Amino acid sequence: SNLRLPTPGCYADPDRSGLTAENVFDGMTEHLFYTLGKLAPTASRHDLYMALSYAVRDRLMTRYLAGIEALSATPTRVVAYLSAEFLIGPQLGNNLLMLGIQQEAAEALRRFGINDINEILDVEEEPGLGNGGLGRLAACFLESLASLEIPATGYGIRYEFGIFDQLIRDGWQVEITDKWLKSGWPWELPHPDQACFVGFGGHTESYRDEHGSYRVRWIPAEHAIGIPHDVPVLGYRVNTCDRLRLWRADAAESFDFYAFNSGDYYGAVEEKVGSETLSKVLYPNDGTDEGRRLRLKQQHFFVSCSLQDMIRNLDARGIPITDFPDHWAVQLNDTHPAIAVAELMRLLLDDKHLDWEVAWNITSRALSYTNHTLLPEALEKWGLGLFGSLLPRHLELIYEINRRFLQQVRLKYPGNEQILRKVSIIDEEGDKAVRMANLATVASHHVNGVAALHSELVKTELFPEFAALWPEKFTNVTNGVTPRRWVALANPQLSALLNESIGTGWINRLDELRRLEQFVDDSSFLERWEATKLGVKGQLSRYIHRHTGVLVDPTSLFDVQVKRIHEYKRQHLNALQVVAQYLRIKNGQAEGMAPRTVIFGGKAAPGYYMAKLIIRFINGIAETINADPDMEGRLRVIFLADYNVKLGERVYPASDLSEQISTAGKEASGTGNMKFAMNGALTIGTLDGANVEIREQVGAENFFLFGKTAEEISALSQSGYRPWELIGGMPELAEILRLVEQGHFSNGDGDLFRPLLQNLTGRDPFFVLADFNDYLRAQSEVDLAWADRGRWNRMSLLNSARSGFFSSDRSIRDYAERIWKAESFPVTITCELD
Ligand code: HBZ
Repeated sequence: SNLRLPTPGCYADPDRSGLTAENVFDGMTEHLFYTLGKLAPTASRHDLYMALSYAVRDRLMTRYLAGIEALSATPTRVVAYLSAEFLIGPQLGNNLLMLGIQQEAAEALRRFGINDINEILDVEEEPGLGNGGLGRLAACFLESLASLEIPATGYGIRYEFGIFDQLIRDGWQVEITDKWLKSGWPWELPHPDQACFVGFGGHTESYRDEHGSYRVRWIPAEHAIGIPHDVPVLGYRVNTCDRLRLWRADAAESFDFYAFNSGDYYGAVEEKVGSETLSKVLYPNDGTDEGRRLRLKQQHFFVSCSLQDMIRNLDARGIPITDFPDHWAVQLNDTHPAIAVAELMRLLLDDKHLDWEVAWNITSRALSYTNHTLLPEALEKWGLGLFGSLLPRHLELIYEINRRFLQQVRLKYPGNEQILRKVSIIDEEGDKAVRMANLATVASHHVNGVAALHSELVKTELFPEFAALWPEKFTNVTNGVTPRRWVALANPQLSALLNESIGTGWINRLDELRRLEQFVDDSSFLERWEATKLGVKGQLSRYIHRHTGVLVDPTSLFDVQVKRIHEYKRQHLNALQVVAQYLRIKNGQAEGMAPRTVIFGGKAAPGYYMAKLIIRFINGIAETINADPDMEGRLRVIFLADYNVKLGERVYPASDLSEQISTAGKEASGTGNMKFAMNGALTIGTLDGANVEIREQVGAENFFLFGKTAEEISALSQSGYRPWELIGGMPELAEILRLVEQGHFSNGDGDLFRPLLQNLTGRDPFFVLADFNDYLRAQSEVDLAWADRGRWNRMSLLNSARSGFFSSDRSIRDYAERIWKAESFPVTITCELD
């Protein structure tokens, strides 16, 4: 489409591009003076960061506005990606890459006396609006949508405090509030004129409308206002700019502030304060569902605002509400936004006065749901008492949805009470509750898992009854990550080598990495490959030294596990392996072992005791090993504090070995595994999540496989797993456990890690002992491969070359074609300057 925009500075027009270094410099100068009130000679790094960000923001504004226009112009479906989390990472460097003005910005900064642009990029405080993989996936998906020129809006919450900052004190995790907004964040555009009202609590009433039809209205007891804050999401070197629309909760003053007049001033102010806490903080639990009232409020708040926003878009265009599913494809990122099922029904029935069948038809053609977990403790449930007191109308609607659904099931399985109990949206066992995954599944036209194995397990283990009812509903879309941020931006050294050897096409067609295979026997190319990696490892080594005081050898094997700390991810398995390495060196059995730097990073949920103890365990081991002269040049252990997107950008490019060692069947997909592979790390891993597909793609000979399969784990679990019985036959493990028990890694304190030891030798819920020996065996194969550097480099190159499948562009094409039926809508911008 051609969009004509009246604009004061059309930086998208090739003839007046405004994207030269001179022009960026001028923009910075103006912003320093007029926006920031600073004179260039006294400007701090942060001032320069802000000035450059504003100058860059100016240069994407034409695209942003064209994107808003496109939302009203597109004849095709717009994707609405609903997610409670968007872990978008730092914006400045990415936007420079997207616009193609990295060099120009570096030159502009030189004129301010800054010779290394990274000094300024490092200043940016990243918005930690997510816990981990799920939130980061949403960010990669938005970027790919924009790069593929598909119109889309990501809808979420503008948390004032994101995921906590992690400090390590005496080896323990300490949580600090994340004040990411404290110095100002230049990448958002608030639109208070597009605020939405959201109700909570109260009661419902029935009445007859003007046609005599029976209707219900909800009289909420309190309200909040959602103010949208838009973050522009540029596509890679295209005009498309999608948008991340984050809602901030504000007080609804109108009504209750009359209490001011009646004398209850404090009561009125209390409501105001209450509604502001709605978007105050992100819940830092990435696994267990805590069922907290404020969290349900957050979910309903952002979902209601988002659906109202979509309907308002149609109303403004004069599009009939019955066409909703032709204009919006609404994706539910896990069940966190699943209240959308009831809220859309409510808006259609109570506000638009549609009949049930019509409303249900619209709802179930508009929604689709992505499942990210099989862990029972992570499946969201809301007690009926809590749910009904907060969302009484929605509970009524859910009962009716459930009644109609169960009637359908009865017809198919007459007299089968057991199936009814399993699929019911209401959990009738124990404390009655709404099962959000069942609600989302009943209402969605597609339900997808996030890797082939996971999607299979969704069908066979999690929802077999639903899959029997609607086999066509269930599908797989394997996750992906954006190669722009995770290679082009994070690894400029590798990017330069790729651009020079295979051209730049890989950046938006990652399959072109295959062309690297022509160099697989080219020893001089492989040497450059190795040298590139070594250079990046040098940079990470300096970071490690600055932040931990530990000197690491960049030529050692960088063996890395970065992800949330969770028992199922088994950082403790890795830690035990490190102790095995330590003991072998101590016992003079170090022959053939690769000198290693073992790097861990990740946050534990603040209330997850065992995860926090695992962090303490890793730090205890690190302290002992790094202080032991026998380990010099052989083994180093590092725990990197405060792992986040920014740190990930340093770590993935500098890794040799990627640890993907979850208990088979537990990790839905993983996405870090893909970032490592793209950057040339080899994987040591189980047959879990997307590891299975990574191994298929890169070739079994280029992957270090170990451990029991999901099936074997499940069988072992069924037959009664007794880990304590294994220890007798595992002398090396027995020695390790004894050492830990004696306080060798805790300054003699034999109590410190006892709960962890008891966990492992008692229930061992994640089968650490069952996989331990095979893990050690695979690690020896790593050592063997490392010893032959030609072989290692070849394997590394092939991992990169064959990682094209894991681009989020591929995932998004898959969603767009099979689930959303959304198409690309390329935008040509013509500026009207006069
Ligand atoms: O989603 C992760 C999966 O564990 C991982 O395997 C997958 O690759 C990734 C993307 O599909 N899940 C999460 O990251 N989950 C959360 O962060 C989470 C956050 C809040 C919750 C529950 C889970 O209430």
